[in-house]
Amino acid sequence: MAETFERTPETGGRYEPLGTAELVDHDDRSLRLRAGSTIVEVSALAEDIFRVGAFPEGRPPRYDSEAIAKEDWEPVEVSMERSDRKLTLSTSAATAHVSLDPLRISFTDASGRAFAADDEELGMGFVRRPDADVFTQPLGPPPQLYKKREEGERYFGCGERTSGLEKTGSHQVFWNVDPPLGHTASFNNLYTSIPFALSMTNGRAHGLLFDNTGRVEFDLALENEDRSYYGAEGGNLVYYVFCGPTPAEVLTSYTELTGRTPMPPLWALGNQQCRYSYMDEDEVREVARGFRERDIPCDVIYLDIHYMDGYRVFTWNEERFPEPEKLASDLREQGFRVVTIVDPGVKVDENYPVYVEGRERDLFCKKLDGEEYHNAVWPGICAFPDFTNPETREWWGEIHKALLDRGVAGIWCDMNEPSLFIPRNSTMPGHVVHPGGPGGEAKYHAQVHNAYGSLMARAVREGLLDLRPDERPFVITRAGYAGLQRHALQWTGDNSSWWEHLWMSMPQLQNLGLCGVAWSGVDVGGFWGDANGELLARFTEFGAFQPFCRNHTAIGTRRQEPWAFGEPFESVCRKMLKLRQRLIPYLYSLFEMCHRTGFPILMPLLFEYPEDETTYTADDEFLLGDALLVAPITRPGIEHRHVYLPQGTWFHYWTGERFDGPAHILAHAPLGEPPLYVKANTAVPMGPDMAHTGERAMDPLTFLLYPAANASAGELVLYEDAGDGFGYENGEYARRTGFCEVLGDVISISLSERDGSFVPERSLVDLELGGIRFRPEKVSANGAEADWSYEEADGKVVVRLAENADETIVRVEL
Ligand code: MIG
Repeated sequence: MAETFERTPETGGRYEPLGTAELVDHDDRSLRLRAGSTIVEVSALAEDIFRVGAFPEGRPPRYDSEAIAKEDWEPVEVSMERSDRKLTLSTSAATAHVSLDPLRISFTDASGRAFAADDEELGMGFVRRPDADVFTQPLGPPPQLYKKREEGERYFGCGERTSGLEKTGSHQVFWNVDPPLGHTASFNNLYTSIPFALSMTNGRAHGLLFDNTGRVEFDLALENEDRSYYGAEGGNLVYYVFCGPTPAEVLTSYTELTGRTPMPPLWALGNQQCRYSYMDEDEVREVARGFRERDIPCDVIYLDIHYMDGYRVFTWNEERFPEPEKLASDLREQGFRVVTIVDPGVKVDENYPVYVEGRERDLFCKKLDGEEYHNAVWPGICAFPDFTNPETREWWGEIHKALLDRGVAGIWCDMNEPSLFIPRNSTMPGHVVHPGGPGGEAKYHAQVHNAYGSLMARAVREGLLDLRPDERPFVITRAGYAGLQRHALQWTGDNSSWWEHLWMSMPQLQNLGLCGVAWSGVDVGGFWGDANGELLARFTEFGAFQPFCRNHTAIGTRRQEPWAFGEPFESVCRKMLKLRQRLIPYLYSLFEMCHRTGFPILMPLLFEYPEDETTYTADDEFLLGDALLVAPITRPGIEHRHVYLPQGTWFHYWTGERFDGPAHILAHAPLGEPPLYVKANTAVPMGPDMAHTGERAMDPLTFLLYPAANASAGELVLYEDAGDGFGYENGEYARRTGFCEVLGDVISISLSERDGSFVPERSLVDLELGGIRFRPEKVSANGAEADWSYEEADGKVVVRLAENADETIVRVEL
């Protein structure tokens, strides 16, 4: 590779939009054009997914990228039209319009809506440097793309951002970093980078993924309110347009391209506990005992870096953890899984087999002179695996056998931006080389930086799948790139025990959910700094509703286990974590939907109510599936807050009070009763109380429902399977759907036949109907008198049904 290196496009050069183009070629789905020495391809990958690529200086078109999960696309019905200075490429859903002089690309859908149109003046192109030598530098000329902002277009997405949901009028940087201690809402880029923007224009959505694993920047109508900008430091110009017109359709297409969240093992939905670090075996056992003695649900305990011998990955500190296998199996008997942290840095140590093997097999990153690249992290001077090399990934995956054989159930990938100590919170210089391995292609770090974390997580997931083919891998990552959801869940790194961070968690997780990363969570209670009882209690009131619920805190901070601050906080944490435990059937059904569709689990209101622009900034509340709306308290000392309830009828979970949206209300939320609303006629499947997942069968399974007249009918969805393994791919699942509707004085609830061959271990199903003010006249199931009761004080009717595979119709006559 070239010895010189120049990576600052700011140091000169001039942007040159592509000029006149001509058609060179076409095939069943693509047009190939040439503009000067640049080849441009426009392709319809699917009815509603278009791809544009521009390859300067005779470079061959290529689209392989860590973002992309799907490369072989089914044939799509495409028609092409050609006139003098214009070409079109149409599917049944949308049309790409290509004007040739100059080359500009825009889109319309079947309804005539225009979107993602090139800015007429600036279009797309590359920054040309006056100095030809600089122009032929390794990163190549920086690609830039300018799109017109449609009237009323507003921007969302952009991945892991803490500063609110809406991104209109902002500049976004995509460059993975480990931010210095105590990051605030003004920090732009954090640990993961997803260069994907979701646009909403008058209630209709489209998406744009700018696929480049180097440093990327977006300007979303900040510099110029009439356009948006997408650019990188070098590399190809490749982008994808997702036509919508709903956010749900955009997400489904986006995750068809970049991959979907795998089904998690059921236990991963349970509550989890961490600290940096539980220092030895005794401390771990004591924490485990703490949960069971205090009757607070917990499924997982983490071992942070102190379990290792001198922080050497894949080793154990034998003084602190003399019998890891016994520890894991004893904990397992009490219903806990153990997850261990693994960092990418491998200590340079001639007596350490992991290092010696990696060096001998030539699997580490290099300097330009061919020597290993070294920097310091926890173990001292380290080498860093070149995860772009498939051989490295395979090797890394295999080493995890040592951990699994000791009973470790999942792997937590940290520091994989990568984060380095010299200087503190830095990363590899851009000219570090990823040799890419035999047959591979060497890349500079600047070209692959944002993919490093995803590639590490991928190595782990693929390794765990090889080692335990019948188990669903549990992998957590801090860093990643678009598509990271296929490999791991994302936790959002080092937040702080501040009220501000509790607030920031909400937009942050909603932003991730709009970018395909549905399985996510922040450290409950906050990582840096000392929590206090009220903050932990309120944080848990929020955290219990996260797709990933883990309490974690830094070294040297106050204890932060749910009981750490005594009463009344311990009871609040218990109550919330018990509620989460009971919600697992609902959460699991949402995970299955996410796995199939790419929909977020914790989602912004705009995802369900895209036509209601009030939802676009309502980012201090969120939906958990379509049945629950959560509006956490994020300030100390208050018991009231404003809540926006969108269209529909909502019932307050704690009091059963009815509200008809759209409405702005003032919620009363004393400690232990966070504002939580259940959508009318929409069922929430819940399990019985349990100390941990799998403690007992989900028997009875309860459908919590608030039937309401003068409200739209709602749905009932329950998905179950073995909770691990891959039998569900062969039909070993149980799915029930249904609906609830109230007409006049009659509530009708249907429960479909059980679909799939999995038979849940259970005998009873309860329908718990809330908000019923008078004792019903009659309750029947499939025409016969049902087994039912009425609790007047709570306004609840409970209808008890036998679990079976048959369709059931329940009628409640009021
Ligand atoms: O520099 O492993 O974000 O969760 O506890 C700190 C120690 C390194 C950062 C992670 C944090 C973890 C900590 N790690």
